[in-house]
Amino acid sequence: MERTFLAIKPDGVQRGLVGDIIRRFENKGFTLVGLKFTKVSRELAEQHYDVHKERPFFGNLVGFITSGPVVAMVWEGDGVVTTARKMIGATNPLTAELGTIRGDFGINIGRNLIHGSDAIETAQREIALWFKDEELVGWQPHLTPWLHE
Ligand code: D4T
Repeated sequence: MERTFLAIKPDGVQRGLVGDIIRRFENKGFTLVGLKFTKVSRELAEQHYDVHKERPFFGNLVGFITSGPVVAMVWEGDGVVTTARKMIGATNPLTAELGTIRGDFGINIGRNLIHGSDAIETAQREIALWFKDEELVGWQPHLTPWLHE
């Protein structure tokens, strides 16, 4: 079953949006299989954003993600990588569509509330970076027959 990695960033936590954001993925029908409330180390932040290490905003990005607690999550379901990205919206909240998390709650690219893996391979890498195998719980929700024919 396909899985993705999502992280509610320090701005989402500080603004009290954790419940609303999690509810969107629950309501959509995806299954939560991992959840961690954590303060990110500089080492983990630099590994997570390794792809951006040459970009001018890298320092700010690492500084921001390590500035307060984040909610790290793994969600499971058919097509969850692509659909979670659609639910999150464009990188810049000002141009993100209304109805998406960033479009509904944000106004600044450096405060865009939530991270979501951009591809299946990225999700696998990020899940392994943030979670140990034993921290992930595979389970079958009772709702399954009402979500899948
Ligand atoms: P993440 O990785 O946080 O889910 O965001 P995106 O996948 O939507 O966007 P990204 O990887 O291009 O950017 C990562 C992160 O860097 C911040 N950022 C980005 C920034 O502060 N200034 C910028 O110019 C860009 C492009 C926002 C998200």
